[in-house]
Amino acid sequence: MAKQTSNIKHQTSNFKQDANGPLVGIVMGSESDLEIMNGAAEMLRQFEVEPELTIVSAHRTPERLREYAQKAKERGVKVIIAGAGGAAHLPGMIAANTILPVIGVPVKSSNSIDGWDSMLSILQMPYGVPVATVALNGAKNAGILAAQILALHDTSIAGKLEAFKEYQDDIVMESVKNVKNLGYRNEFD
Ligand code: RP5
Repeated sequence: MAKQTSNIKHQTSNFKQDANGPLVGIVMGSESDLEIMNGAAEMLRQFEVEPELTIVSAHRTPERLREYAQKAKERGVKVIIAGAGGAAHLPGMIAANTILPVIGVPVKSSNSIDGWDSMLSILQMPYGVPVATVALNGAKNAGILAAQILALHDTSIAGKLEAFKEYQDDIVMESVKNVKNLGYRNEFD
């Protein structure tokens, strides 16, 4: 069987690994999720957090899932980002096996019915086992949210998040100027 490979350019980061191991664990159900889930890793690197990233399949490797979730906290991981498509049980089952916060990323995969299946599987968790679900394919937001959680106890990450907010403001204000220059009426600015 042909092995799936991804065309993603894998950045090697200059960021020094935390001596105590990665603070964020990114897991996904299949290598086919990597194109989307790489967005979470890229985002975290912007805040100088180097996450670990691997494949953990709820259905194909249930024992690996259990071990990953159960060992994450003692390995120093603070937040887990889990992404999957289709019948996406990975984020929920990770959350079932750890007290760490879990951010779920519904992936619109090749076996997905327009993404609704993975979205609802991840979103509709029962009472007692929360998964913070981001938008369909919203891995970048998952990365930002993980950084925000870490920033509660890390002033350096908090500073980078503040700068990121300002940058977004600058980008929008640039657009405001562009649209105004096109001749549209704007008496607000
Ligand atoms: C899910 O099924 C994976 O997370 C992936 O999104 C989807 C398809 O997996 P592959 O058949 O591409 O490995 O479990």
